[in-house]
Amino acid sequence: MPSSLNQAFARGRRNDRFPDDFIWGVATASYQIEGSRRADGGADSVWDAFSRKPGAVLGGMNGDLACDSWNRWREDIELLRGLGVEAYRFSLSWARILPEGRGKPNRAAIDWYRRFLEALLAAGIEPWVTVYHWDHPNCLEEEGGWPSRDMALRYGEYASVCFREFGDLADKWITLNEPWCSSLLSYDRGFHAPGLHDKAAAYRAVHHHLLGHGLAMEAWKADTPIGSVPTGKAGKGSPQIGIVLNLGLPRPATRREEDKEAASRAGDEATALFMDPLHGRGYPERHLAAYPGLSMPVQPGDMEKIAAALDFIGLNYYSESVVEAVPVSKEHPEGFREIESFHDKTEMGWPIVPGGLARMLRIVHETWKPKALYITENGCACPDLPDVDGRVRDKDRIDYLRSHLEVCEEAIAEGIPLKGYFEWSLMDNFEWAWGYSKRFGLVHVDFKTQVRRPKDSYNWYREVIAGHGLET
Ligand code: GCO
Repeated sequence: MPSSLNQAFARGRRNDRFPDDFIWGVATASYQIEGSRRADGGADSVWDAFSRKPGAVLGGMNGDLACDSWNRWREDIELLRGLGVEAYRFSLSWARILPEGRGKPNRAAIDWYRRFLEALLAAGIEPWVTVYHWDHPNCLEEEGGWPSRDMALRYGEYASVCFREFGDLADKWITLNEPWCSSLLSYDRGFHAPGLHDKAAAYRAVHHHLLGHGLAMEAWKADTPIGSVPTGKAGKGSPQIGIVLNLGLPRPATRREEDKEAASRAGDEATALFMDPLHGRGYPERHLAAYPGLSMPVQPGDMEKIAAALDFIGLNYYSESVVEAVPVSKEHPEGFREIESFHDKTEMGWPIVPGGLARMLRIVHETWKPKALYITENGCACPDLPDVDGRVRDKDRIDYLRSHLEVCEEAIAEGIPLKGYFEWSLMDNFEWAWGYSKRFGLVHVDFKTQVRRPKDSYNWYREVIAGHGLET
């Protein structure tokens, strides 16, 4: 046998299009899986309060039980181990760790998370910890929430508590998850907690999220026990911190110049509004100018804090929208409107556009040049009904994931520093305002019995991970 063929056999079916240090993971978030909101001294979060508002969440559902992971975490770790992931992205619950929003940390919750982190490490799984995935203590919401500057300071303190309490067990950190959602979707569109419709408040919330992030970056530098965590492929014990964003970069409806221009403007709200200040470029004037009533409550020193150097940017990608140019009007102050896309859609009604991920990665790489990029969420909701034999044949999810991983391969080949991929989500869970009606998991959860059942996609993804990429 020629030696090249020998080598190919020796490597088995390992895909060499992903660099050796590429990380394979899966993601969840505290409110979506934990349940037992009040156990071990936990307090109401803004999502507990919001879920109780009539009409806020589909069918009046809430996160009281969710996947019961607060009790069933050992089973969850077994599922992660069975999947063979190298990393697990999950979030800490602010309302558990600081039930009063400030002051003395709650020992019982800290002990729980420490046990959990230790068990992950013992299973050889690297923890990627999201400090904030939207469940802040409701008492802080009652004091004004993110539109108030105090919230940024409280968040900075909370992040510092997390780094000090868990820094010896985790060295991959994410400050915020999708601040677009916890500002604009929450305080302007009213779709997420606390469900307000106040644009000015929402833009103050944007600034205070970013300021909170900047304060967390300062705390991180001060509080991290460097290099003390035993496992890890991402830099082998070298601490890293970043932020996770859901950028919105719509594509133009046609190749006409005005549509291209409109698409570029349409990208400002969920992209430049966050990426520009994080990279020291201030807030996008073009965007703010379209809303004369708005002002960002910037104080001296804020923008420098916000622009602290990041180790990576995490991108959550699900879909891509389409916009076309229209005359500026009260209804369309930025001169564009979204139009329907004719791609196949997932259960969420989101068009399936892997090419949008390629475009997003290129634009981010070329415009802001982050040191490293991770896909921190990617996945889809499918109907996922178990067959008579109890098996969930979720071929649509496998097709979705495959097409997006192909894009990742291409991006790496183009020289984009994409370093890892976290599928969303390990298991079906509480999908925010959609309650339990949308299933994103690799594992099916029967919410009546809490029986967890790996779907076909779980077995497929396990093979992808074992082969370090798609079959070649
Ligand atoms: C988000 C969150 C996740 C969601 C997922 C599917 O993007 O909204 O980060 O918590 O569950 O994205 O919608």
